[in-house]
Amino acid sequence: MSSIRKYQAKTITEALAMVRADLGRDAVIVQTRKVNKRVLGVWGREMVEVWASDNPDLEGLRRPQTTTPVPTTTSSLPREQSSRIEQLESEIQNLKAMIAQLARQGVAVVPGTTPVASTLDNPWLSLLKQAEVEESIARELLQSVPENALSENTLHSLIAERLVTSGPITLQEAQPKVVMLVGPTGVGKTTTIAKLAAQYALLQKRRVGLITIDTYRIAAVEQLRTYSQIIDVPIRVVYSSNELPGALREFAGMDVVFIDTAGRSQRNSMQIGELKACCERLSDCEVHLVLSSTTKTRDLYDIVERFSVMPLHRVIWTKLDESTAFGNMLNVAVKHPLPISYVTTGQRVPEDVEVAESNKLASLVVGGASAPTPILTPAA
Ligand SMILES: Nc1nc2c(ncn2[C@@H]2O[C@H](COP(=O)(O)OP(=O)(O)OP(=O)(O)O)[C@@H](O)[C@H]2O)c(=O)[nH]1
Ligand SMILES: [Mg+2]
Repeated sequence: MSSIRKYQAKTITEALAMVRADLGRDAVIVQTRKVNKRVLGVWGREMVEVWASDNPDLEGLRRPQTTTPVPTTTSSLPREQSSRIEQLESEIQNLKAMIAQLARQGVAVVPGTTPVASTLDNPWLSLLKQAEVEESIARELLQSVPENALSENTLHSLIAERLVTSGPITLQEAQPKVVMLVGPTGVGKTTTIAKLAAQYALLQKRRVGLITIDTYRIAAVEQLRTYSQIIDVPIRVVYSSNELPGALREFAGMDVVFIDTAGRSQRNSMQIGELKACCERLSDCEVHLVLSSTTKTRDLYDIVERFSVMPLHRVIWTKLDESTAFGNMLNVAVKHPLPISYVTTGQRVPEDVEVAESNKLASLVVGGASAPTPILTPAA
């Protein structure tokens, strides 16, 4: 059964709140008026009186000249309240727009925390972007950390966690460890094999064998043969994948055998298919994908994807000495998580190769960087 009730309050806002609390959100305002309430027989203060009902059919009874609907505008309110409500409405609109923008950028908004990536002109985000870390990866990285918890050390650790490393090639007792280097043209596969072969043969006194299946260019065979003579380790040249198991049998007494391959354009899937066929000839082979740190991120993604037709176990980053921004290493590590085994830092054989370390790599990415100066300094 419906009823019409009277509500009195000091302000229209309070009166409407009473209506809502009593009759619910669908209440119909039948009439509003200002009244002066007598207190102890004298004129008291001005009050707002609202007549309301829970029966929607009564809406037709409202007298236009006196009836106030549940306010969607603030025109009937005292000027001070109107402007305050308008201000609040505008703030709510701004917040809604900001949340929508963050949602579009894939930032989760969790009540009670301020993900650092949500801050416009965020200095940490700028730092990562300067290092050529992709924006989506930078945001994802920063999102896990509340803004006030972020320091240079935290950022460094977050990056180091993503730059997973494998340590050096581990040798095995019973049979030679077989390591194949694959990758695009000119990234430093042959030079890196020479460096590693020299380190294992000369410094660690291990028995090292070299195989090259890069027989497309005479110069390529000669390049590795020259290194094999300098380091004084045996070399076999293999002209087809069928010959590979035989060459390995000859090296059965070695501790480690490095296989050099011809640089393959990632755009040439036939060449990569040939390489895959070689891999399939070997039962147990650790494949290291060699990437140059001077290559841009989009091309690196393409390279890793195309080479992924064969099993890839490690990544070697070359030419660190020639690069000025290292965000691309982080980008690849996030998109294609493969442990990093070595980095190379110059042309000298055998010096310019190092076992990769997550912390050192992280320092390169945000490296030498001191804590960023906030672009927006908080007002004093
Ligand atoms: N600056 C610098 N140059 C390097 C590095 N590693 C290799 N290089 C140079 O890069 C050039 C190509 O090296 P290679 O070892 O022949 O490259 P590759 O991948 O075997 O090339 P292809 O067999 O033709 O595919 C040579 O001039 C190397 O000296 C490095 O870490 N830093
Ligand atoms: Mg080569």
